[in-house]
Amino acid sequence: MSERDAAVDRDRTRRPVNGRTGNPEPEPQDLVVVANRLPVDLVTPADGGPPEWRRSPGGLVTALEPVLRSSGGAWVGWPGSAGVELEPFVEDCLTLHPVRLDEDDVAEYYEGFSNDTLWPLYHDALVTPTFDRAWWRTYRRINERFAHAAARAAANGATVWVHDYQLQLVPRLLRELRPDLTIGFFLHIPFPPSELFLQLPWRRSIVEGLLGADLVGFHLPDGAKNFRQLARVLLDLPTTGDGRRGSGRIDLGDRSVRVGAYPISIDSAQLRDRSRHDDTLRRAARIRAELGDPETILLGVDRLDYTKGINLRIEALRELFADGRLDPEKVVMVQLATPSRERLEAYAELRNDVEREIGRINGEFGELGRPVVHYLHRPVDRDELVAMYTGADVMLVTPLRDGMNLVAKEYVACHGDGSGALVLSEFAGAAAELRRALLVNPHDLEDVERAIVEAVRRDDPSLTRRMRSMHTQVMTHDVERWARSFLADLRDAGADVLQQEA
Ligand code: GDG
Repeated sequence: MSERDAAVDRDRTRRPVNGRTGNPEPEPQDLVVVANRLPVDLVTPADGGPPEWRRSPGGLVTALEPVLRSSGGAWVGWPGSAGVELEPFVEDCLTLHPVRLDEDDVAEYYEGFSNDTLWPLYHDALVTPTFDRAWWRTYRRINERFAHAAARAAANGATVWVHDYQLQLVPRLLRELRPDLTIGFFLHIPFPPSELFLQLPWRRSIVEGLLGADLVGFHLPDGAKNFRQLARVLLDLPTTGDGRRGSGRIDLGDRSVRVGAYPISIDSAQLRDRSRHDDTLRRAARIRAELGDPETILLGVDRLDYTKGINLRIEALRELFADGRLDPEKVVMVQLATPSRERLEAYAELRNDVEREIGRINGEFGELGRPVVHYLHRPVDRDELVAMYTGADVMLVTPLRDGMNLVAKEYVACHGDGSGALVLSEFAGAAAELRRALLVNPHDLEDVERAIVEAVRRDDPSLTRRMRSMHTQVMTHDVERWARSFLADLRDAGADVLQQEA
């Protein structure tokens, strides 16, 4: 989630730093979100002025802010700068509890264990995960720190919602500190099958950590099923469940843990409205003109991550140009790749590979002043992104593995008129809902090429109907519905416990 926040840098409104020290301790709250990052970042301006808070309106913040504000909410997370110690403070009705991370913590807990061990392991081991005992110890220590901050933020009997793979030990640690709380956990990335997960030397601790929650949520039924299976295999716990929807329970004897699938979404209405705005339409037309008025604009929008399958779509395009199935004079691609985890070797290598492939295709098929792939390696602001989505004829979303992929849903939200086409990997969680996209197996280059040709030629007259039906799905299943349904089930889970105790 932190990269997503980083990507929206320019959307942030600036506020002066407040509450640094000396303010009275804010009241504990009834609803507490715990995530690696706060919904604000502490930023020192380039001109050397005093540090400021900048809001980061990522999807999670947008989804949870209304709930947090109406029921009295707190957010526990890292403010994004290493070595900064800050007291909790109230900002715009939201209580913020900054968690301190030093440089070494960032290197070992975040870049190391989270992004070089868990991230690759949970994404099919596309890159070999590193198992490092020192990183694990730091991961545990930082999870303890987050658990203590959450315990401090939560009122008696409060609901605490913990997010993502960086914080999988927090549910159990927090339950030990505060048995009065109702604790939910949501994983934003895939949860792997046991054959993969069992490689992890600290597998028991992670599963036990998650089982500290009353409800553990995943994007897809498969994640929920994998988790229940692990509880059986690894801890010999009885489980019940409905295979199709993934929901079920794990029986711990004195209590049970609910498990379920909650596919995350976007602020669909806001995106649809922005896509229809005159400014957006004007900008979309200008972008097309700036690209040389091609017949077809293909678009890719990703964090520069090896899970996203950026190179394979460029390779597919190169082959299509090479064998004459697409005409480089008529088709142009824009690839937006926001910088991500650049200090990790796998990411530095990926950047080299992607940039080499883009150089190659442009070298072979571009003309002076007219590349076939336009590449930006920096975030663009939200309005520009919406204009790109709106103007693109074909969206290419080809991850080898992705928990959900919000980009696919964002594109669909911008095409309520049925225009455009979505080429979507079967291995993105979004494919479970967007069944009417041009679904592809990203490991099968010919399949990707077939779908791109179909999308460009618009041979299939049902493409408009398909886009409209996907649009309806995204409009009716937005991020607010996701948050509400998770929190409703979490409250039920908490009520179960109270009944058992009575
Ligand atoms: C993880 C999981 C899951 C990208 N470039 C710019 C920009 N973005 C925004 C997009 C979108 C977000 O970043 C990317 O979200 P994704 O879902 O595609 O991917 P991850 O970052 O890997 O997120 C993923 C997600 O968590 C939520 O649970 O779906 O599977 O991996 O919102 O619009 N935004 C702006 N400028 C950019 O240049 N403003």
